Amino acid sequence: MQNHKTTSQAIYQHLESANDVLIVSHQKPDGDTLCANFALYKFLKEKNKNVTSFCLDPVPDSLKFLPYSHNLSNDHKVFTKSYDTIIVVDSGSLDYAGIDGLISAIPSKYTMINIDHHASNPHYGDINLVITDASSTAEVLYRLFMDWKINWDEEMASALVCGIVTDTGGLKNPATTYQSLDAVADLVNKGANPHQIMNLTINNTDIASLRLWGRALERLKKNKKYDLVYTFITNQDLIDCGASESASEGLANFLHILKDGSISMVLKETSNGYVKASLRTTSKTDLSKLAQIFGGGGHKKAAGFSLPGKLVYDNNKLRIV
Ligand SMILES: [Mn+2]
Repeated sequence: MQNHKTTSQAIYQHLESANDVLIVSHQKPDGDTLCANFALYKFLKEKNKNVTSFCLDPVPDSLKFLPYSHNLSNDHKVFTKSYDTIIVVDSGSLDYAGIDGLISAIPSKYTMINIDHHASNPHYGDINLVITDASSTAEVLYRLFMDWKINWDEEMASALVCGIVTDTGGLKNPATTYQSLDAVADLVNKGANPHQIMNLTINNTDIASLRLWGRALERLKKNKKYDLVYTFITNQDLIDCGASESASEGLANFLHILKDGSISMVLKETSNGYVKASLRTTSKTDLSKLAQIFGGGGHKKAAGFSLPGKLVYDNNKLRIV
C-alpha cells in the first residue's frame, strides 16, 4: 500500500480552512463517483462549509436511492461562481470528468484536490491522493476518513460500501483486495447494510437488460493470437431489446467468470457516435497502458477507451468504421 498519510493530513488541513467547496463527479456517473461525492458532501456540510456537488450528467435512476442525490447539480452555471477548493473524485483526468472545458470559467483562484484510484491518473491536482491499489475511490475515502477520525454514521458507512461494491462488481473483480474486504467489514460494523446495497445496485436488473446481455453472450468470440475474448453491442441491439445505454454496464465485469482468454473486451456503440471498449484481465497485462495507446485510461486490471465510429460485423469480422 502506498503511504498516503502526509497527503491525507494536507487535505484535512486545507479543508479546515476552506469555505466554498465544489465537488465534481465524472460524467456518466457510476456508484463510486457519486457515493464519494455524497460522502464528502456530508462530511463538509457538517463542518458548516458551503458545498456544491456537480456532475455533467444526471444521477441514473438506479442510483437515485442514494441520500443527497437530489442535491447534485448538472447546471454549467456552477462554474461561473467562486470557490476556494475543488475536489474531483474518481476521475483519471479532467477530460474524463467532463469539466476540462468548463473549469476555466471559475472566476476565483482555487486549490484542486484530486482523489482517485485510476492507474492512468497524471496527478493533475494541486493536492493528489491517487491510490492505485484501492478498489474504488470510496475505498480511498475510507482510508482518508479513518485517518481523520471522523464521526461515522450509517449514511456515511453505506455510501462508502455502495462505492466499493459497485466498483468491484459485488466484491468479485480482481481489484477486490484484503483492504477492500477489511474496509467493507468495518463499514458494516459501522452500520452499513451490504445486502440492501447489493440488492439496490448489483442485483437489480430487468428483462430488457438480460435480453441485451443474451445477445452479447451469444456473440462471444476468442482471438487466439491475443488470448482475447470479446463481444459487442450495437445501438440497434438496444432498440431491439428495449434496453437503455446503461443496461450493458456490468457485462465486462461479469466476463471475469470466463476461464478462456486472459483479456476480455466488450465493444459498445454509444448514442453520440463512438465505440466504447471495456477491457478486463485477471493476468499481469497492464490494461491501463493498453487503453492509453487508444487515448483511454483506467486501472491495471480494468480499463477502457472510446473511438469515433460504429461497429460493422460481416464475414465473421468485427470492424470499427
Ligand atoms: Mn471508481
